Amino acid sequence: MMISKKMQDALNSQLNKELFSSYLYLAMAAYFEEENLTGMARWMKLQSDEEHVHAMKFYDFIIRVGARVKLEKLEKPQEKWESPQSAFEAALEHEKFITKSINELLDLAVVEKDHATSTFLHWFVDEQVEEEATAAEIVENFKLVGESKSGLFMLDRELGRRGSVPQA
Ligand code: OFO
Repeated sequence: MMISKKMQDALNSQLNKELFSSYLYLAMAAYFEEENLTGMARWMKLQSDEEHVHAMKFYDFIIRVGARVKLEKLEKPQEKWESPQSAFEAALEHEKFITKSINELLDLAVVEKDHATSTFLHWFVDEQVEEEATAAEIVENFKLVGESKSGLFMLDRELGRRGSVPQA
């Protein structure tokens, strides 16, 4: 294989994290369904799909470089959040964690002079900037809405307009 054993393990671990992201956002979607916030539920379901696309990019890359995909157990995601706002705050925190993880992977690729993996990871570096900015913007919108029921209703409608996820 073109990559080291250490890199293979790190890429498989990131594959697991992306699958967990998909699982976590699906749990958030189900929470929003329960709260009758169908626009937010739709947004989260699409986010879950997008994470699955991210996971598959790792899957395909691992195979392309002649390494072995190893699927591990998925952590059980949280089921409930204190409020819709806190679910989106948790999503933002999760994205920061994923950004850190992508950066560490890239650090490893640089140390190993693994140019193929470095180049592959650059797409994710850009993507994480987007992911964090989007989640941060939604959290800011919640802050503007505050306790207003009609504001929450409008935000739900707005988030429900999200377009579907382009496939990789
Ligand atoms: Fe895969 O970007 Fe979010 O987690």
